[in-house]
Amino acid sequence: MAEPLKVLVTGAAGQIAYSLIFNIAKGDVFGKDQALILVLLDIAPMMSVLDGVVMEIQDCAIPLVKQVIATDKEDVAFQSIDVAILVGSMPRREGMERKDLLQANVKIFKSQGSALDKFAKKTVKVLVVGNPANTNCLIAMKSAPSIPKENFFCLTRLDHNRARAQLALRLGVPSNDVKNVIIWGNHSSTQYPDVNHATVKCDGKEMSVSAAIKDDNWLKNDFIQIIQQRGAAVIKARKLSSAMSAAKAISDHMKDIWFGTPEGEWVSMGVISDGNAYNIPDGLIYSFPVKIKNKTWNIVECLSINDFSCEKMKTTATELVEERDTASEFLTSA
Ligand code: NAX
Repeated sequence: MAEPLKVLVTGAAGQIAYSLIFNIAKGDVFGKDQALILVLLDIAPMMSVLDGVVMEIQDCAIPLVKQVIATDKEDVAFQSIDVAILVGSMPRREGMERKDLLQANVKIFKSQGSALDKFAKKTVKVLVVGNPANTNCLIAMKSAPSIPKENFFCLTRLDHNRARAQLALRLGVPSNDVKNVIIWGNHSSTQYPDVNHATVKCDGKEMSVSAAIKDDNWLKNDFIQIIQQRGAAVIKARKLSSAMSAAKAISDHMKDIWFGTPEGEWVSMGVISDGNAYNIPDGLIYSFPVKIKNKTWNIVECLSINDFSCEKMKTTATELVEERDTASEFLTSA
């Protein structure tokens, strides 16, 4: 069996982590032969809850899990880790301004970025889930200058999976027959779910999604809104935010980093923009279509972009520029 992989999950006493840790522990993410050391970080008041999570991991009796480290100390949590899945963040409370939320999260992700810089392996792969995910990821990346920028990701796979699933439901096909949707931009309600390059297998024949759906009006309006508002719809129904589907999306994202994307397919991931691809401003963590091989991602370039898409991609980029600028002010004062 391979050397144990040291995997950190933050927000480990929370609801996403509760599903995620199980997925990781049973080998769904890093493989059925990959031994694991699970490191669980949460804040001090949650330590007794975390004790319960540790007991349950033990009770699962999963042989891949060689050790579980539960802590509220960043210097312990980030020590020599191979993977960091940063789920914990400051939640938005009633009456809280967006700016206050950003400020609280800049503090958390600056501190965790510095801990990555000091204690993690330089090869560490970092996935930021806690919202505002793109900007939190940017702050962590900026606070960890010794780790390659390419090692930082934010989660937009849940949006990607939602898009795939909605198209599959509409067409009455399995979701894995829908390929190459794209989520552009921010993991927020300005994100742009794009189906212009997506394909679907219908009656054994591969065709474009728009030819299969035959309803451009639905694709340009209802579909986009359903995906942009899906998180809010889940909260309204469940009185809690998406957790099972978020954990599945995190698992899909990390598995693709580890084992690569299937031939001929891409997935959506928030990665650093160098200013070249699709005229997205340099230095944003922006969701692009990416392909992965040997744990290295590349943006799928040269896809044709129509005027409708171009506008939507700009809108979400503008929101990210504003978030970045506000967060940067807080970064210097945090
Ligand atoms: P929960 O409130 O259930 O859990 C969050 C946990 O994080 C809590 O146990 C809390 O004590 C802990 N925490 C807070 N500050 C911390 C810190 N500085 N260090 C370590 N732990 C800390 O939230 P949950 O439903 O698990 O959601 C977690 C985050 O994921 C939220 O920010 C949420 O908005 C975000 N999401 C992001 C998604 C994405 O696609 N990017 C989708 C799902 C989810 O909405």
